[in-house]
Amino acid sequence: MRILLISPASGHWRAISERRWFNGKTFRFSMLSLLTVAELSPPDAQVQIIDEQIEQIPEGHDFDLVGITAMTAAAPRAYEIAAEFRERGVPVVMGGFHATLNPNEALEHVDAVVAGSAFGAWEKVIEDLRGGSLGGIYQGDPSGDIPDTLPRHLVDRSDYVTVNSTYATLGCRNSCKFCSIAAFHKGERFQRPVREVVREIASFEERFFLFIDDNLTQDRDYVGELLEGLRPLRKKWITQASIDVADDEALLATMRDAGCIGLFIGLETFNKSALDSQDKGFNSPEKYRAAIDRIHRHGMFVEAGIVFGFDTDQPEVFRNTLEMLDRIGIDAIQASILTPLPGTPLFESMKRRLISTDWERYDYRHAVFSPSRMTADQLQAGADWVIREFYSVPQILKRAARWLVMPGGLRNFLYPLALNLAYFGRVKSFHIRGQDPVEENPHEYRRKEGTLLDAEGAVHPLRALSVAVLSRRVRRGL
Ligand code: B12
Ligand code: SF4
Repeated sequence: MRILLISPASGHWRAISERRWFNGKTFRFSMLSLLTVAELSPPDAQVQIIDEQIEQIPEGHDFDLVGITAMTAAAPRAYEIAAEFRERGVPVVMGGFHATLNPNEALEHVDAVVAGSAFGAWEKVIEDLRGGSLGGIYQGDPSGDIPDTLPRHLVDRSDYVTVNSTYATLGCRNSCKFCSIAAFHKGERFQRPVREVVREIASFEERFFLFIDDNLTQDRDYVGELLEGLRPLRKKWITQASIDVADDEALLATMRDAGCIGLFIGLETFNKSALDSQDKGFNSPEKYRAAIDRIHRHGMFVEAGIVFGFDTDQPEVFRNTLEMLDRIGIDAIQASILTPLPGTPLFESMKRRLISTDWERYDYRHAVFSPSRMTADQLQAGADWVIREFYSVPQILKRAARWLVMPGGLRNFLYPLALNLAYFGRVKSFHIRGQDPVEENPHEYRRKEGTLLDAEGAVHPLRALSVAVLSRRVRRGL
């Protein structure tokens, strides 16, 4: 049996991988989803994995089955690929986040959907394919026995920053409204036996690896045991955690000793009511600075997840956020536009405000709904501007100077530097520009801030005119 497994990619994502520099390699790490499906395939099957970001889908080969994984942004491309194979009579099965959260839509394009984990489901898919009854939705068992090692030789390691990514846990017990993880795992969390995780990591040849866990530190007893097991391996690794990790100095010290050099933390916003509106009220912006300081003192860098477009966000949010990020000493950001991904509670509440249902635009980089207190264009421009400003050369140099003097900074300097350069490259290769909406029309926003208001709250026409003229001059360089 010949099985082709595909991770689809379209547009820019495909185009940039051919470049010599800034080709997105830093953001490519091994393809756990398809490697797991490959591992679960029958031993006599010939399995080929194609990552469309870097490879072409083979033509003219006879495959018995095609499996496609897709996040929402890749779903349209997945459907195109499915149509081509089905035309040639090859059955197509789709799994992953988009198909799991939108199985009926996916079933309009493919023969069968694997919802949730592949465990238990993929084996049944193969059985039904052989028996001629393939079709419908196959529900996976999330507590399936995760394989100890994966057939990583099926991907070309030179195309990835590392093929050594793994997980100890999947899912998260919180239920933030915008989050696909919460929707996909239905608020549950699965933990692999520590012994197995440690054994797998010990088998990695390189020193650096990556945990893709959504919230590794959520269960303190479990993570304590895991860190104990990792310490003797003397590896270096990064992971995702929620900000409350910083409340526990002892945990931070144990993480450092076990080789953790960086954390991705979803700070999301500096606005408490925005966090509350998304059921993420457990983040406290007033504590961010102290928390980041503590993490830094333990020699770990912080990449912050930042989101723009909450109903409380006004055009000033972009410059204010940039200032706060600088003030609290964040080392890198992944700045996103709030995206109501289909299948999440946020999507349900935003259905009437959507300005696009082209899933390809649901990549955190496009404004796909009408925001409350600014226009979609302003949201787009402001978010782009933040990315460009944060990753401007002077800002990167300023942060680099700080890394050199922070504890452990010299030893692990390459990690934040590579991350910052990769984002800098993304700004260049994706031509990210944007504009601060306040700068675009200072008169309007200063008025909102109240600086132009007289005692009764009305704008004095002469003052408004003089500010407008002055700001235009400032923009033109006087
Ligand atoms: C690694 C990763 C990436 C890698 C992708 C590498 C790759 N192709 O593997 C990179 C960095 C490129 C990436 C990019 C993006 N990502 Co991403 N990514 C992840 C991450 C952290 C881990 C994925 C993983 O390996 N999981 C472990 C595997 C084992 O689990 P799994 O994927 O669920 O697979 C299991 C089942 O779903 C099922 N399955 C999955 N596919 C298939 C296919 C078949 C045929 C079958 C039978 C079964 C099956 O079987 C697997 C084993 O049980 C997830 C978060 C997460 N924890 O999953 C986010 C995540 C998938 N990403 C997400 C997003 C939004 C993005 C971006 C849009 C934005 C961003 N954050 O940068 C871009 C999209 C780029 C684009 N336009 O295509 C969202 C997806 C939400 C959604 N509904 O689409 C997630 C869930 C993060 C989040 N917190 O919301 N990502
Ligand atoms: S804490 Fe993070 S992973 Fe957990 S539900 Fe919220 S956003 Fe998702």
